[in-house]
Amino acid sequence: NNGIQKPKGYTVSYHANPEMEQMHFGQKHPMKPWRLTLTNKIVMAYGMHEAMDIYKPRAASSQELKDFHSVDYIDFLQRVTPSDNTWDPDSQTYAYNTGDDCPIFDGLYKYCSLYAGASLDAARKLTNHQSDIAINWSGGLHHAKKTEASGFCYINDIVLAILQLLLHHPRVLYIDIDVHHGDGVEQAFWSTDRVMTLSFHKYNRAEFFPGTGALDDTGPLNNASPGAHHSLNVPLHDGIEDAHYIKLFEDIVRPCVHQYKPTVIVLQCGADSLGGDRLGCFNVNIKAHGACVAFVKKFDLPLLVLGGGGYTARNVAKAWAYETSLCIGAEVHPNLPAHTPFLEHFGNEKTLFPKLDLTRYENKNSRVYLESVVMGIMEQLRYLQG
Ligand code: V1S
Ligand code: CA
Ligand code: ZN
Repeated sequence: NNGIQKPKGYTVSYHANPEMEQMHFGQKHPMKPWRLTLTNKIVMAYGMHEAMDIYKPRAASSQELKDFHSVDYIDFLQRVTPSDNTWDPDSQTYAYNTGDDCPIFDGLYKYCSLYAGASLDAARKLTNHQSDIAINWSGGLHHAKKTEASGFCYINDIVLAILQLLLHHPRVLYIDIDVHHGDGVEQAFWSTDRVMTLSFHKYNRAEFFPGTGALDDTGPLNNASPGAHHSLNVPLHDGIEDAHYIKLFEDIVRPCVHQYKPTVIVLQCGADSLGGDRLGCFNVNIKAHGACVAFVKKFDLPLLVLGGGGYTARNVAKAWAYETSLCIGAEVHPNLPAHTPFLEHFGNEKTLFPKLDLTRYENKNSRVYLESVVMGIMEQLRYLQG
């Protein structure tokens, strides 16, 4: 098994259902569920499955999906077929925001209920103390709203998982390193102090999806609302690089944990924040992305690790496989094992840490700007002391 051993003193569970990986959003669509196959193949090739409890999750029931989503929206998802894709502005397809970003494809409902079921199973492993870290790379679909699809997300598995955690935990910290703002999760828990949401993202209101997540969007403006100051946003410009990203992440996450005192953490690891991503615009390498996971793990709290975006599949798979190794605390050889399936897919870069294309975006985040962002977050945290 390549010498990979079970972690000492804690348990990691890995939730993956191969049925999802065959799904297709359409030829031109950037979301490729196949990246999950590639991830799982690398994880297995290293023998990491020997160090974790592996589960093939069930599909969530429609009742479970309705714990967050509206009954009519779930009924719609259950019923629609690709022939309902239409340009008719009066149609339900329009009402529920399906279309180019969120197409109706064959097996859509199955796909949604599988990734949601995986996140629910993972959350339940944490609450019944069977796992200390639970991983679902197929989840992390942070844009879905109560009554509509958005940004490649149909069901918000993160909200469902957090609702599950809240049955047993007083405070949940949600951290989101996808290059996009975690708007759906923020909105769902906007007015409660039992969930703190913290998203790092590229922010440009007019030009970058979804256009929300400014530094001063911190919860309801009415200080009497429990949710005030419990939504935190770290808006960034193009091209942020490793050292700055890691320092920013640590300088913000550390005080969040110390002030808010969560009893469980949910970490969305969207890999579109990597350099060279088809949709992203940061210059973060795989080691630096992983450093965020390693940092969060060090708090030694129950941890739910989720996927999210990530559109250059070969890099997504390497990042998530590497982050799996960090979760189990295993040192893995940087070269992909020679027997890794689809090895040819990685071209000349048969290493976990390829040279990413960092030439497309110049770093527009000055040191002064980043310092001002940290100050802005600290200002919000001061309100928590009561
Ligand atoms: N950026 C971007 C982008 N690209 C696409 C797209 C491209 C080709 C297709 F065939 C279909 C869609 N859509 C977008 C964004 C949505 C990004 C979602 C990120 C999701 C996540 O990583 O955070 C989590 C999984 N949509 C838009 O920018 C909206 C439009 C404004 C432009 C694109 N058209 C297709 C719809 C309207
Ligand atoms: Ca984010
Ligand atoms: Zn994203």
